[in-house]
Amino acid sequence: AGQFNLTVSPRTYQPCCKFRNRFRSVGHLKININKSIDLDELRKRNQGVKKGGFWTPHDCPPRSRVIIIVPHRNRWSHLIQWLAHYHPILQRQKLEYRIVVTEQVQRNLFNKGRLYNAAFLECERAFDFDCVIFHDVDMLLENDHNMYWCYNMTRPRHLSPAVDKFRYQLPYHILVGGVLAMTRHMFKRVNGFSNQFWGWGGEDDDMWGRLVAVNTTVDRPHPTIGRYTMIKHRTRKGERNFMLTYRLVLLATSGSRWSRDGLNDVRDYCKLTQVAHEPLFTHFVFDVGNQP
Ligand code: BGN
Repeated sequence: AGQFNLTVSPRTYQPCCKFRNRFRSVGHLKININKSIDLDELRKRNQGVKKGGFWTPHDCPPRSRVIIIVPHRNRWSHLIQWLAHYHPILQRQKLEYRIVVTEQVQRNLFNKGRLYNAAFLECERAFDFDCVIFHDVDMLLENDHNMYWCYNMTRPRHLSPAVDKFRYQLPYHILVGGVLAMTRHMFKRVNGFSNQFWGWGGEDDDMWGRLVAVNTTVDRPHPTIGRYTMIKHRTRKGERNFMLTYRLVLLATSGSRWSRDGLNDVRDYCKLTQVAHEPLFTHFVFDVGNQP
């Protein structure tokens, strides 16, 4: 257990956690996407959650200390559904967690890599955690036995191999998009995400290249457990097609670029413009710079 610098090593959980969890996780969950959720009601239901979207179990040591980073843009309705869905699950899993929602000032193309990197660095400065989960805002977990933690120091876990949109099958072997968990140590080891992907898609495929470059890959839960419903929305064609060739070239060079492009140069592009400790999440807004 010595090599795991996690809060509680798998062998030393307090029985209370183990016991309680077994009885409180419910397995398969019903997903009601169409219900409109009232924000006040949501706050009332989550009164144990501290300002900034922080929660820690009070009856036993946390199984892991986790930051969940959720980037979004113009998707408040998705975000509210996300919060309503995940707060209870994470509490049942007996994790110490914080929800970090991150947005960009720019109204044009999305740069998810920069948002992830910049949010991670802000979290390192302000909070204590061992494990970070990069989470799409449109992904809702269908089975709460899928644990939101990192139990392997060097092997990240791709938590979302089975998504309804892909008929619950992994569309291709190197996919790590959707929901990805890795230790803080490992995220630094791969120098974070690339800062160079604009628009929809690719930054996750580049992450695979980084993991391979440092001699690791991912593991995944069984597809009966790693199941997700994706909230339906349209990807704007412009986002998908913008500089597609450029992104393909980037992907071909992941292996040689990763050590120069990522956490270590994100500060050249990104500036924090706003921080707010909302009742159910910490909110960061970044100026992510201009696209080429
Ligand atoms: C792929 C995307 C991924 C996305 C998956 C699943 C690209 C590469 C362009 C150069 N990759 O096609 O980012 O997670 O689909 O939706 O677009």
